[in-house]
Amino acid sequence: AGEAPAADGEAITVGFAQVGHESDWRTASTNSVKAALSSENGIDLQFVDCDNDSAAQLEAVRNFIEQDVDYIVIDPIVSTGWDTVLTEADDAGIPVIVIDRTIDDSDKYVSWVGSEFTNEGLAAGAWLKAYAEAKGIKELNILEITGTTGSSAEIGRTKGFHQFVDSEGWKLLDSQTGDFTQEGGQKVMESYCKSYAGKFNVVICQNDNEAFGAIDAMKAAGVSYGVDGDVIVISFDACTAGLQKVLDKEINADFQCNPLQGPDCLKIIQALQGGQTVEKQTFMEEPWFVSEDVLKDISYKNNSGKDVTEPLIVVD
Ligand code: GYE
Repeated sequence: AGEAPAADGEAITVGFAQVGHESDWRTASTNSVKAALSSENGIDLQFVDCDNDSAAQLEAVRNFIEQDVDYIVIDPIVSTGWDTVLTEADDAGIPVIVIDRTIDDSDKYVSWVGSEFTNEGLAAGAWLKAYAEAKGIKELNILEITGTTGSSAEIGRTKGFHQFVDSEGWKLLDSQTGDFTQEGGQKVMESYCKSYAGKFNVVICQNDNEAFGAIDAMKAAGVSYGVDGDVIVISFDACTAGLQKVLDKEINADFQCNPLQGPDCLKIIQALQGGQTVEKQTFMEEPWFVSEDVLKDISYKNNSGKDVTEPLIVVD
């Protein structure tokens, strides 16, 4: 390391420490990165699935440093605990690119590309407020199923949505993690259906797979949900199966998180190869999908200071 990578015309070596394989979103992310960082594009990719184990992810990054790869790509499971290993990569002269989730305790990476999670949470809150007003729903009693604790996706979506919970005085009955998995969502919802039987009218799941599990649990418990039911279902990701559930009116609103970061990642590597400077942050574009047109537009600033005024996409 230190010298220009792959100056001899050999493939550029890239190590990618992926979060795991917990969700449809994750599968799309893995496929996108593998397709872009491919041999056709002159890249020799080493892919490590860290199975949602933070220690294993640090270990994977240290292995990449030891192997002296040309670039390291990290999708950080959690947002803290990174400074030491990123300093090691920096000392070894290996540029680190962060995708999707963010890192809070270190800026020793060259570039990040991903989503504004707080913005997604705010969008969900703004939508719920407008929806309740349009439907004349006076009281919102909310159950929340969060994602992996300590991941920036969980932190941001919670923070954004809770701003509305606080300012609107909504009742948040409970909040538990479903670890971004279908099984996790189902287990949490099974216990919610027992503890809060007849007492809730909103469930917000921090990804589609959790929503699928929660829906199965509500079905089993005889709880009616979705556009024609008693419980409003909110989700994030808008993966294909999630959008199908919006079309089927089982999920009321799904806030997209774009997982296709491979092409941006490739662009960053190519720019660095060409000796160009790269943006420290790149935000993905993402619309929101709802099953009923009760809200024409919402407008506020996201954390990057950008005005967000895109209308929601109504899929029915
Ligand atoms: O929402 C979830 C996945 O980090 C944004 O991780 C990503 C999240 C996504 O498991 O489905």
